[in-house]
Amino acid sequence: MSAKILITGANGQLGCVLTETLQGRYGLENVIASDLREKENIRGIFEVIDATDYDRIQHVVTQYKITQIYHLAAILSAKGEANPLQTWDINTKTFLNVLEISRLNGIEKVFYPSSIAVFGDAALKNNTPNDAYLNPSTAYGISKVDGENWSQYYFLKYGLDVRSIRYPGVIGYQSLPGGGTTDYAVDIYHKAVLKEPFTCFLNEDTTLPMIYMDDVIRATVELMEAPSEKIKIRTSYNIAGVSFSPKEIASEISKVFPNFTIEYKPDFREDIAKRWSKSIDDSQAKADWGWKPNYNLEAITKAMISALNDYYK
Ligand code: AKB
Repeated sequence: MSAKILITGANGQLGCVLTETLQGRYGLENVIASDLREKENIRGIFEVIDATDYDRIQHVVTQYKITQIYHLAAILSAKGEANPLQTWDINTKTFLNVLEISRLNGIEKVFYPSSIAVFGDAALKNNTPNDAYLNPSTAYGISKVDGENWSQYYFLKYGLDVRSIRYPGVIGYQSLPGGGTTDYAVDIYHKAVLKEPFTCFLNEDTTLPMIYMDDVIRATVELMEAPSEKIKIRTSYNIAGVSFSPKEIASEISKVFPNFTIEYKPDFREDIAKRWSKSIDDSQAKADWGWKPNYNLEAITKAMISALNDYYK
């Protein structure tokens, strides 16, 4: 029997690209995209789902005989700070709904996106190891640590095949991020291509781990398609792409647009970013399921500018 995949949060930055990728791999009729609202011009099957609603998820799982769930719905780090208790409530409730429905319906595999937001002051800033002590400073980060532990719990107690990656900031041209601390690294390319000045909400030297969309989608698919015995970590895997500061990305962009200008007006997001890792040790993902990134900052910049030039033509 072929996989029947449900994606929650399918309208988000990663959700739209992952939906198309999975549709390409498993067939349009085998991927059910879902989110709070239906977007215009959606290809394939779409269901409106509020993932805090257990019965609604259960209904869709039964209706389509779902075998895999990718649970992307979440409130991100920066937006989450406006209402921390609501962030905790939504992020944890939606995931527990997915875990419990998966257990009770014999779902074969679940994907849970964690984040570099799980790291705090106690973790090494450079080359942060997979098993670093986790003391996150945001409600989003706390909810992601919680989700990682519940993933492992459902695996150990019920044998549910939950797999997870700690996503760095994701850079892609296909969609806009919303509410994250790493969003500047997407916005900056839009401004550069539009020949507009860019105001950065981080300090010029604040280095963060980032990853290109193609790499992160490939990582997700490779993790989910790896044989189960290769998955040794059931909390979440570190993966690294590239690490850079706003000054470094601006300098790369200036090679293409010499008149590009950037000014720095750090806000509360700087306080979030400075507690996160600067770079990630992903040796465990490399050893266990063969992870390898392809894009460095130069390649990302080339790809982003070329795609956005076409988009704004
Ligand atoms: C955010 O900035 O909140 C996200 C993340 C790193 O999880 N992009």
